[in-house]
Amino acid sequence: MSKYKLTYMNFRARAEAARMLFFMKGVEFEDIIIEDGTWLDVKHTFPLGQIPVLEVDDVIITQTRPLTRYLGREFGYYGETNLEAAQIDSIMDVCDDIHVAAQPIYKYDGAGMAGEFDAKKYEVENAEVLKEYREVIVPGFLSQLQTLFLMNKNDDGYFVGKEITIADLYYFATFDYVEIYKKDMFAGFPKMAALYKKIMAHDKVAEYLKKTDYGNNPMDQYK
Ligand SMILES: N[C@@H](CCC(=O)N[C@@H](CS)C(=O)NCC(=O)O)C(=O)O
Repeated sequence: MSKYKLTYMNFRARAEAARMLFFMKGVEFEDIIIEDGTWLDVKHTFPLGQIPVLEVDDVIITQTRPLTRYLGREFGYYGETNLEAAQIDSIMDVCDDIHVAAQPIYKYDGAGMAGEFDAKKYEVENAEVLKEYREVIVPGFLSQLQTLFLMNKNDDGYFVGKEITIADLYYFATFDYVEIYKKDMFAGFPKMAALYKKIMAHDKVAEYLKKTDYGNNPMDQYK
């Protein structure tokens, strides 16, 4: 059995699908949390100066989607066929576009991870960018995700197929983060809301959510 170490921060966002996969498969891993205010001291120790990072024995995997896909493939959550894996990839890539499009918002990371984040000041200073994110960017990507969901003709199932996959976990983790900025995130997208609820109600996911409370996200002040 390989030895796994996953490094990220004390909230869900990018590393969460990987953490969920370990839990769902019942595989032990070292969950390394970068504490608030310490990021700039350790940034240089990561190959790309970014997290999450997954170590599998002595191999380091950088970038969220590759490490999530690696675990999905290892643990059996990456579809039944190569074609399903490609459909899963499309969904994960749209979710990642949401993270990338929010990069002007994520600039809080540097300050937040260095322990200097002031949410109220941030909300005032970034009112325009936050408004665009809430009113244009999120609905635009939800519309893309809904198109993919409908194309898969799987209305009563998950994103792809009848079983939960990394597409669902990544979707959950992405929108859990979006929710920090946008309360009514599924307005106008009832099917996407229903899918989100279905994922959260999956027995292993529900069990996982009960036991995880990061409780220390500076952006919680928006909730
Ligand atoms: N493309 C990378 C982006 C990773 C990324 O931007 N991570 C953020 C945290 S969510 C980070 O490390 N920010 C700190 C920094 O860049 O100094 C991925 O998908 O993993």
